[in-house]
Amino acid sequence: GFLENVLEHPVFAAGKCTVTFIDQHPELFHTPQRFDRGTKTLKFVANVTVNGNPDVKKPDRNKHFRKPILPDFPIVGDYPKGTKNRLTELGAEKFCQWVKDQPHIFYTDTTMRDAHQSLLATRVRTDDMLRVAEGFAKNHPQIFSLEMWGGATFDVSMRFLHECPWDRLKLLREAVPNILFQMLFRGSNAVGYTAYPDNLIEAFIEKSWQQGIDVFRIFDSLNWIEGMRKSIQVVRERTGGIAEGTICYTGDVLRTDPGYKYNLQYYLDLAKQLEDAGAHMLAVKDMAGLLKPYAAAKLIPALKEAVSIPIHLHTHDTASIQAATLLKAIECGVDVVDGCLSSMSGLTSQVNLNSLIAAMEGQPREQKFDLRSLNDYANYWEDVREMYYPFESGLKAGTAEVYNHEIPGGQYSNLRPQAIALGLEHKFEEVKENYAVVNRMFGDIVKVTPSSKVVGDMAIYMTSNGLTEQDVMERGNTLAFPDSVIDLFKGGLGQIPGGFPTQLSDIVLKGEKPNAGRPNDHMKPVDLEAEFAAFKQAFDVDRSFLDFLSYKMYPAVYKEFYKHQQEYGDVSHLPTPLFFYGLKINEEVLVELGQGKVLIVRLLYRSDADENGNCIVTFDFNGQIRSVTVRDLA
Ligand code: 3PY
Ligand code: ZN
Repeated sequence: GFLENVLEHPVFAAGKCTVTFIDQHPELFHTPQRFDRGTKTLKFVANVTVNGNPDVKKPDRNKHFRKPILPDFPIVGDYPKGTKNRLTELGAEKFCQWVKDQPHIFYTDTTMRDAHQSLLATRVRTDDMLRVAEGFAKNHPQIFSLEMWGGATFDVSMRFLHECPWDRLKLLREAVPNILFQMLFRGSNAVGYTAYPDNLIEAFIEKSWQQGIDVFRIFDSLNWIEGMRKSIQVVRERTGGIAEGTICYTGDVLRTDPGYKYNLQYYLDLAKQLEDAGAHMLAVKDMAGLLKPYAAAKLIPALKEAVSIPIHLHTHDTASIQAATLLKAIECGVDVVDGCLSSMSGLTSQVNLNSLIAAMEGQPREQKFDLRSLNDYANYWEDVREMYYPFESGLKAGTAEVYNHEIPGGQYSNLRPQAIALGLEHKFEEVKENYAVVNRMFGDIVKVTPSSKVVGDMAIYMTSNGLTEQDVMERGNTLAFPDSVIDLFKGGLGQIPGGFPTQLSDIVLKGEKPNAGRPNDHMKPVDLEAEFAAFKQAFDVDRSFLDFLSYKMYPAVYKEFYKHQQEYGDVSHLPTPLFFYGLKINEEVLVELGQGKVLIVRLLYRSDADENGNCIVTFDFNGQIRSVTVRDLA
């Protein structure tokens, strides 16, 4: 099609595209036929109805969904003042001092990011968030922040939900003007899996702030300060937001055996480095849920001693004991803890916020909430969650095994489906065991996106090829390792203190020398102006700089997303059951297209496929009969 023609044109592909490109190559730009939004939407609905949503592998045709109940809130009237107002008033530094001065504990709600990333493969759609955003902001303005962006949400929203991540941010911001918005940022890797040029990181952070992000939780997947320094600086210098420097917690700080890497001093040193690098706040990000209650009692007071910035604790409830960890941390003076609404909590997700808040009632560090209302929101999400049933991981209970394999929450819930997809279902135990083996082989590294993906890739590689550690060490020269493993040893994700184990490094790199320093240092800056102009020419002139940033983060994903948009319009407004499961005969739905435009769609009839495999789907569309021809792919 037209887009391939442009993108694969040698001039464009070489990045040598200038403003005269269109004039010189008119053949590439004959405008595709334009349909109105309603027609595109109908086409999407017809397609899902006939062929299903390709993201849903085995739909349950008999499934019925309850209609989620929206909790009451005052529709007219101002928003109560919240943390966002206070940040605007005080600026980042004074705001952080204010946080420290409050005797009560603060809570971050991760329902709209990490909770669904960990439980539902990041599939929760903007529409379901928007329905409750204003009400939540008005009913619960004392929340410290809502984590609602970053991590995997950027990729997944385009790839599987066909939504613009920037639109999610903008729309939620409009609905929630009073509470801090928080994102997870992978330092050198931004919201992706590999390093990006520094000036792209800079532009991304600046735009994220302008579009509504306040708290940037910046981590490095190897806990390497150099992977975070630049992003912290950019947040400080180019935004009015909060740079939250992050320690990824791994191992067990209670261990005291000599020579053990992840001891208390390790964490204190990193905390001081982050404070010196300019972090406004310090996050302890326990992505796998390894921070045991008594470990928190050791770590948190020591960190409070070591640094003077507020401390924000994040954990995953994989071992199902992390409420105790948060209580210990609260007793020990931690400033902010992460949790999420009860129906989206537990297992590989965060701790149950509703229950934690209830447990704190009457205690010295209580922060008061309207718990009844908070439970109403949990009930809303319980009904919404049901609509995402194909993406549930199937995990039934917490596990103490996590202390052995150390797999992060978000990855753990994904690993079984991944193993199944590779025909390794019966070898899942081995995959987990190999994950621990690979970690040791790599020198006991921090495992969090993207380093966790590398360890997972290697564990799956060894499992599917029946390789032991000894096999790898002895026959490694004859093995073709996964690309991500080679990249890690080449320094693609940065460095670890003391370097990677040299013997394995030699085997993986087959004699090639690894790069020193930051991977970003080896990258040419992006010529933002020229490339943005070329991007607009290739796609269309209405594309924004934000679209361009999406494209730079995920070129192939963006291209597919763009094509989907051209064909089906903006599908983010479709109700979730419609988006995933289409319509049943005589089922009627209301679709808001935005700007007050509402469609009422009812499925009347669906013909059998003709000899060419096409079938005709007939709708009542705002009172008119409309038919759409769809190829039946079955
Ligand atoms: C991410 O980077 O997406 C994470 O959630 C890491 O924990
Ligand atoms: Zn997390």
